[in-house]
Amino acid sequence: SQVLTGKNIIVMGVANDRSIAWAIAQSLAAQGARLAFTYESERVEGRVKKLADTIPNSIVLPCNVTVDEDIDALAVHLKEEFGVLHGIVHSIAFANTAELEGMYVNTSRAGFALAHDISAYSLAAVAQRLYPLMTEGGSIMTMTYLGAERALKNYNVMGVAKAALEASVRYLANDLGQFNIRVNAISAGPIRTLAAKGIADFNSILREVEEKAPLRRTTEQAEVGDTAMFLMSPWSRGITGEVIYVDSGFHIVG
Ligand code: 0WD
Repeated sequence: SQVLTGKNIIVMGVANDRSIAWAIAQSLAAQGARLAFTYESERVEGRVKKLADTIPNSIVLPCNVTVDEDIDALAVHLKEEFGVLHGIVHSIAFANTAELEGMYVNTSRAGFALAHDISAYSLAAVAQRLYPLMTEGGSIMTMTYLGAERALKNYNVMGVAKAALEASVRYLANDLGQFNIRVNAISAGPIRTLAAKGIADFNSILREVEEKAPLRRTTEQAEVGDTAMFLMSPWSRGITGEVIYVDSGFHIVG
């Protein structure tokens, strides 16, 4: 039997078939969830629709998370299509590539604001408008990285934004627990995706994981997908406000 049969889940942040959000969608669909995908702009619309076509019963809606009206419209459309919402997968981040190398001390005011708006505030903006649809309880999850707690080379302003995102997870969890809505994050090891392309010298980061992580291998999208599936399911019903590492154990070694 399938653990997510009858559950309606929105998946935000599919850009292409390497996106972590896409692997999460596969794991959720395999357990019977009904999915709604969102796309940021026309730039990715075609790709997302083509991917969504391979998942029966799924729908696709536009939503640029920097635009409040987009998120308002998303809430209206989801209510029409789904009625009740059970899960939110937030797998979205952005920073200017110029600020993902060199010294963090050079971060611009505009670059700092942009990274925090898209990568951290958007979780609260989406949760704010969609939690009222979670009338049967629910699960919200986002994606974070070790750079939130350690000063990692080149991660810079994105690390600061991820720290804000992780704190946001705890505050949202505390707010929404009374409605039986859980909020958690997955801290994934480095994975070669479109977003990773923006980070300077990503290859050496992957090599370090292969050498030092307890499992001696890098993280695969599907490993994150299956943990996300667990977080969306009742199997994780006692877990909220938490950051779960799916990183071959890298963060525990010195
Ligand atoms: O190593 C990695 N790849 C890790 C990624 C390790 C740990 C965490 N993460 C995080 C990322 O920071 C992000 O939060 O996982 C999440 C998903 O990232 P991804 O799957 O690695 O990257 P990608 O496939 O590029 O998906 C991120 C997407 C954007 O893609 P592009 O590359 O086109 O910017 O986030 C979406 C967009 O689809 N996105 C937006 N969606 C709505 N509104 C916006 C926006 N304004 N901006 C970006």
